[in-house]
Amino acid sequence: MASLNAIAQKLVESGKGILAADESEGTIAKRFALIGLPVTLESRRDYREMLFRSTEAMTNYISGVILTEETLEQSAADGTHFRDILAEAGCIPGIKVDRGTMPMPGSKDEKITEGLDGLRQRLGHYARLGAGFAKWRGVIAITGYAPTRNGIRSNAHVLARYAALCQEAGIVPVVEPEVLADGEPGDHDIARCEEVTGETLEAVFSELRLAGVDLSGMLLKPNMVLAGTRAKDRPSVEEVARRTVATLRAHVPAAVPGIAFLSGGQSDEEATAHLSAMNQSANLPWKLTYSYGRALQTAALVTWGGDPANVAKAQEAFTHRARMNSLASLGQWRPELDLAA
Ligand code: 5MM
Repeated sequence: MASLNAIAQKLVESGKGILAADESEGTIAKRFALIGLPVTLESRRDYREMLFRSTEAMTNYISGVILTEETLEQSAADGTHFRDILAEAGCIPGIKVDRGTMPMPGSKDEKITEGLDGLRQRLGHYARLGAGFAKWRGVIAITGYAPTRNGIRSNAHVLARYAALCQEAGIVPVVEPEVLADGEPGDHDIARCEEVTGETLEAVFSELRLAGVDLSGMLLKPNMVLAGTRAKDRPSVEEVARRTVATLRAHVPAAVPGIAFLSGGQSDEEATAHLSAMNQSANLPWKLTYSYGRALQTAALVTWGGDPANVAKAQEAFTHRARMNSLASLGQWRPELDLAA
């Protein structure tokens, strides 16, 4: 069995990043609503098959894919296991193991992620199916009231318990504490996001250490430091990159091999531009790459529209976005490359 560090290093291999394709049934329903497509087992399968069979993108730009339980066990329309399609492209299958969020007791506006019960047994099953890594998302909202210290600490604690269980099963934990940019009211400024992201990462690494998690065998999947989606002042690409890198340097130990960002509702091009600008910083102690859901998939989803006749065009759209983000992970993306396309 490959060591945790070896798997983590492969996931952040130069020029590659992670495809987050672990939309729960509720989230995929929201995405399909964009194209007016009913959500069925077959429509979810066909959509994901279109992505996973984008050979150029999957082989060259994607190191691993976060799957749902359904997809990890699922086959394409011709009966080939998705796991085999990913293996053919050299992609590591990953699995979302949290069970979603519930309201925090005694706290307005805050959520706590559930899913620890029975997780040890589930991880054993996923490991036997070949999952090399897992993902758990904790959500930190910024409102007039939130986050509270209890909200941050509780989410950090469950992330650490999840991460320790993953490592025990030989699975690399991807630790995702998401400070929301697109929550309600979403009008906070970038300085507030920086402050909350810093406090959150501090709590997360403190809990990871207490839980005995090997930092060299995990990845962090954080938000970028952004203004809320509805904030009036829009920071420049350079400011987002500068504040995000400074926050990470202050709170993320160098032992962590890589940081793979979520896109969190940014436009496709913003998510790429911010990542590229960050990768132009000198002496970064970790790899900085992508673990995007929407910012890798939206163009492909819209081009596909649920019509089998559009599969090749949708795969081209996906490959383009994956290539742009691959360049960004090397600090080599330029706006002209997107304009040209
Ligand atoms: C793909 O979306 C993931 C699953 O969300 P739900 O369980 O709520 O459906 C999500 O966790 C995702 O992996 C990350 O947040 C990154 O997605 P974005 O779209 O923010 O890059």
